[in-house]
Amino acid sequence: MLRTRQLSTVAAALAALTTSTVLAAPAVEADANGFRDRVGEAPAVIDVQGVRVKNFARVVVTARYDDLVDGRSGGWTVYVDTSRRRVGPEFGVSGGLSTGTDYSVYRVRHWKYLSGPRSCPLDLSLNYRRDTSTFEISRRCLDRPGRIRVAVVAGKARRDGSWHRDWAPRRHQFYDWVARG
Ligand SMILES: [Ca+2]
Ligand SMILES: [Ca+2]
Repeated sequence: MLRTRQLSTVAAALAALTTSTVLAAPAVEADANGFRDRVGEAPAVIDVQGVRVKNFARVVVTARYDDLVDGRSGGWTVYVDTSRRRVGPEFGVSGGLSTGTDYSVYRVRHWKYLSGPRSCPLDLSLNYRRDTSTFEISRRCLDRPGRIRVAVVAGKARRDGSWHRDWAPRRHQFYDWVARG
């Protein structure tokens, strides 16, 4: 069932995260665009290994982690760039990585949320056996885009309140454009 929910505190904090990682090597697949991310650069519970993007009737973005653990993996944000003319992403989709956590879509400018959550169909699924998190986003949430490109960041709080994070491919960088399928 599709739904829109309020953003969790964990996910909200991700919007301000910054770190750097190493460039990933893109790999094109038949039904989706798959990209890789470096392993071993963040705690395993948030260390992104790969990102898959499907730009179909809905936009589906899946991140795979080294070891996703319920209750320990913090949250993640998918930034979606829908317009080359405007610098940076137009939308951010944030959610927790634990069972029952909240998630939502926001308008973004200069990598910052412009306003409260959008009311539109969005679904989050978490698979702790496959170590994946997936957003299924209605095209309406993204103002019915053509091609898109994404950036992903996962993060979790340290004991002192600062953040571990892993950007894929790296901070404020996108993977390749994915055409409307
Ligand atoms: Ca990584
Ligand atoms: Ca843009």
